Amino acid sequence: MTKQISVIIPMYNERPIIENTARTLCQYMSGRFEDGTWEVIFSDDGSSDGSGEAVRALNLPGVQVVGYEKNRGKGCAVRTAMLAAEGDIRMFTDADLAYGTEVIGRFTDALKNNPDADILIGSRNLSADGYEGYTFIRRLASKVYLRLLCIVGGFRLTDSQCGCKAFRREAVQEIFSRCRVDGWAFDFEVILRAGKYGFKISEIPVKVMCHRESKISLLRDAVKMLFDLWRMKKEIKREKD
Ligand SMILES: Nc1nc2c(ncn2[C@@H]2O[C@H](COP(=O)(O)OP(=O)(O)OP(=O)(O)O)[C@@H](O)[C@H]2O)c(=O)[nH]1
Ligand SMILES: [Mg+2]
Repeated sequence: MTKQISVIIPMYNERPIIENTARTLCQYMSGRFEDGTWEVIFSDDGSSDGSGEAVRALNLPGVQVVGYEKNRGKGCAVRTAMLAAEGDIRMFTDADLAYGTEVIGRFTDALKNNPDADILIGSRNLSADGYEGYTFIRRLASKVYLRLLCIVGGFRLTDSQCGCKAFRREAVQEIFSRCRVDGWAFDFEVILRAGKYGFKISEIPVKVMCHRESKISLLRDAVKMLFDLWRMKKEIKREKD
């Protein structure tokens, strides 16, 4: 049977929460979609805490784990699973299910009802409460990065970093087979390539429902992101196809 939807969970050292996430997702997916038409793929980004083994050991129907040994970054984890997935629609969301589970049904319906859209991107800036619960400094970092992307990168959407994005099969092949950025800046690479290859992007409001302590190092990760950004812009411009 052809798969309608693949849900991809990039995962790096998420042991304390990952079994709960896998069970919650399995329950949601089997209630929302017909048997055999969905899959959940955990993409193990070189976890050293046994996250991958923990999910495998649960042996949940429709749930699988892909991955590699060495930590490379969220971009690499998402790309690996996107290319391994089989669904007509493939979406990724964070391991802590920060945007809830209903967002999966909402994204799938939105793509079905909007045949023109190839890609659907969650945005925390389309509703007043999108950033509710964020610390001041985390919210500020997010806004500064977005401004920078707009000014330096020519970004034209309202949220680049949201961890919830869905793609149709054709867009996945064209875009992710060419992506290179392994780290946090991969979201922008995906959006740049989507534009370059003529895919249509729509935005949809999302809200963060669950907050946990951030694992991001604002200084180190921001510097690396800016470097990746600069390199990526140059590379994509140089490519002819
Ligand atoms: N921190 C981190 N997360 C990774 C990595 N690779 C994949 N991930 C996954 O990427 C997702 C987002 O990670 P978070 O640490 O919540 O980052 P975030 O949501 O952008 O930032 P916060 O607002 O601080 O939560 C999770 O599912 C992680 O398990 C990695 O190398 N480092
Ligand atoms: Mg998070």
